[in-house]
Amino acid sequence: MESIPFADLGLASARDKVLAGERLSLDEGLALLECPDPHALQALAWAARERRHGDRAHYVVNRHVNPTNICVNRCRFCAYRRDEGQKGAYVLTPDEAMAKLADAGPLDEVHIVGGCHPSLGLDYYLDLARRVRAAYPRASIKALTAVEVEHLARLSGLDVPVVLAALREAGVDMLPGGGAEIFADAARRTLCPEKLSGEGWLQVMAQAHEAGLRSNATMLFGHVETPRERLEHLDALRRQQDATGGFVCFIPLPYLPGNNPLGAEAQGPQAMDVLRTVAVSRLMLDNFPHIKAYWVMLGLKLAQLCLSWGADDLDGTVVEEKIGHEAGSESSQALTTAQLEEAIRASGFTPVRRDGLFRAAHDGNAPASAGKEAPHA
Ligand code: V47
Ligand code: SF4
Repeated sequence: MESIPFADLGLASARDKVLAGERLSLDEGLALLECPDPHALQALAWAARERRHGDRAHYVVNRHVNPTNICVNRCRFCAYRRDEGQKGAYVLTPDEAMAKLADAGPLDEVHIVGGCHPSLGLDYYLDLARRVRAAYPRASIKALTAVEVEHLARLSGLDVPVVLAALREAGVDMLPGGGAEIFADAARRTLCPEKLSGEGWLQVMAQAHEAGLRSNATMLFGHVETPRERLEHLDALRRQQDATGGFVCFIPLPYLPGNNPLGAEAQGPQAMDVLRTVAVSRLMLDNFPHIKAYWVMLGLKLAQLCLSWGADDLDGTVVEEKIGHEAGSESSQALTTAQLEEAIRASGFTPVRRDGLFRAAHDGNAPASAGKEAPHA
């Protein structure tokens, strides 16, 4: 740290604030994102990461279930969605959805996300959550983005808090962070004009936190947004977290340009831009416990590097992933526990297995049929 010329870079005050655990302003975050010396940024992100997590890096034994790819929205970056009746469109029956979890062994987390189907109602999702809860009493159920929750509320003629309470009652612990994209109205008009607004997304998350659910948050970057819009997104999340405190983890998602209407209008971020964005996320989101380097979208090697730029989590074993792979992700579909642990060790960190809420996890999270009961550590 001593060898880095923070004063010459105009970053002396940012350095002092980070080392004192004080909050950075939006402009300081922007200066760091664009800092000509990336070593300065990495050193600060490393300090902030180490203060919170030491040499620990997390992973989760999980499965994804994507109930349907039929969606009334038409986000231009999305390669996953289909119209009803279009080739490749599907809706999983509850049995098919449960079959995605068959033979999984102990699971720490079940991640359930899909499209905003024009008629698939709340009862389908409540039934699915109850079945997952019965089969995996100890797994965290992370289900339905804020966008899907608001869509289901409108579809069923219910208020959002009523839908959230029903999901919680059915066993859902938390909402995944998808649908946030980039909050800026102008970028959203280009990218996803039909989708819930940024303000609406934040409001549903506030209601989820008030209902006792936790949630993650994402930012899709490297498309049409400006650097300042990235910082505004982080600042809005930080203010929301100050108010309701329910966010667990932030996931910066690099835009993948394959097989979608936006396509080559945007290339996706360069590797260094990803590292800078992860570092600034760690530094700006001083009230977020965790920053995830999602290996599925990043590729494992870049995700490993992110652990030295502020991230403390790689996500999970996954097994079947559609959203990133349909958009051209070249990473594998699954990693084993041993591969995740090895990836973390090879990056210089100590692996820690966690559940969706980042509680310590272990093989006691067995399916109900295995008849084992062991509490979270
Ligand atoms: O909201 C869609 C993104 C998100 C593309 O909460 C794309 O733990 C890149 O949010 N290139 C859904 N990204 C996935 C998501 C998620 C994934 C894993 C863990 C968690 C969590 C959340 O995927 C969407 C959108 O931002 N996405 N298309 C694309 N072409
Ligand atoms: Fe639908 Fe989600 Fe794809 Fe947007 S990103 S079109 S809401 S499935």
